[in-house]
Amino acid sequence: MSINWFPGHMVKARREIEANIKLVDIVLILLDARAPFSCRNKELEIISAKKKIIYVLNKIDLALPEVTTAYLDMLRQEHGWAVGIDSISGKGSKEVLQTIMKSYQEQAQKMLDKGRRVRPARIMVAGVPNVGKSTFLNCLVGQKAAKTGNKPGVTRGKQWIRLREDMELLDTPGLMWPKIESEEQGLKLALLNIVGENAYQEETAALYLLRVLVQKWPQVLKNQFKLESIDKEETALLEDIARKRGHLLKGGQLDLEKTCTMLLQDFRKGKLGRFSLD
Ligand SMILES: Nc1nc2c(ncn2[C@@H]2O[C@H](COP(=O)(O)OP(=O)(O)O)[C@@H](O)[C@H]2O)c(=O)[nH]1
Ligand SMILES: [Mg+2]
Repeated sequence: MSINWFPGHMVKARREIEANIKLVDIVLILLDARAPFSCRNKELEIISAKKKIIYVLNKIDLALPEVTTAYLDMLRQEHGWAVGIDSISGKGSKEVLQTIMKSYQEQAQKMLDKGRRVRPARIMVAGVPNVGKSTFLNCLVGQKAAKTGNKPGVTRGKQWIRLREDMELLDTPGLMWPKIESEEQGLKLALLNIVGENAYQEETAALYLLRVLVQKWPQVLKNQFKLESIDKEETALLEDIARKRGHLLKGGQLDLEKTCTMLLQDFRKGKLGRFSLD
C-alpha cells in the first residue's frame, strides 16, 4: 500500500475518547462531506454505540450539493441522524442544533415520565484529523456561550460549554485515527489531508488526483490548466501542468515536486471546484 499510517498515540487517543463518550448523551461524528464514508471509523461508532450518534458532514461548501444530499439520505436511512454544515460560513448550524434537539427528545421524554426535570443535552464532537472539529466547535459556540464547570482548584473535571439553556458541549473534541481499509480510501484521505504527510508521497496523491479528474471531471482539468489534450498517462499530464505553470528548476528541468504541492493545495482549498469522492 502506498499509504502507511501508524500513529503511535492511537491507543491513548482512543482511551481518552472512550472516557469522554461516557459523559455525554450525543456524539456528533464529523465527516468530510467530500468523502464521508472514507472518513468513517467503525471503532469510533462501536465505542459510541450506547449514545445517540449524529453524523455531521462538514465542509459542504467544498462538495457537490446534490451528492451531499444523496450521502445524507443514505446515512439517514442506514442510521437515523445526519446533517450537513459549512463551519466557516455557519451555513447549516441551525439544522445541526435542531437535529441535536430532535435526537434528544426521546431521552428528555423519559426524564419527564419519571417526573424529573429535563437536564440539558450533553454533547461531544469527534472525528478524524482535519475534518474541522475545532472550526465546527467555534462555529457552534460563537460568542454567546459561557464556559461552565471545571472550577479551578475544585475538581479535575471537564470543561463544558453551555451552548443554550438546553445544551452543553464538551469543549475538547475527540480525535480518532482513520481506519484505512483499501488503497483507494487511503488515497482519498491523503487528498483530504486526513492522513499525515509522512504517510505518503505527495506525488502519489497528486497522480491519484489527476486520475480522478481525468475519469470524472476532465473538463475541470482541461480548463484549469489550459491543457489541449488529457488523453495521456498521469505522469505526462503532471509534466504538462508543470510546463504550463512554469514550474522549473535552476537547470531548466521541470520542478514536479512544486507542481504536486500546488495541485494538492489547490484541491484542498477548493480552488479546483467542488468535489465528491466517495
Ligand atoms: N472550506 C471549509 N473549510 C473548513 C471547514 N471546516 C474546517 N475547515 C478547514 O479545515 C482545516 C482543518 O480544520 P480544523 O478545525 O483544524 O480540523 P480538526 O483537526 O478536525 O480540528 C482548517 O484549515 C479549516 O479552516 C468548512 O466547513 N469549510
Ligand atoms: Mg482541532
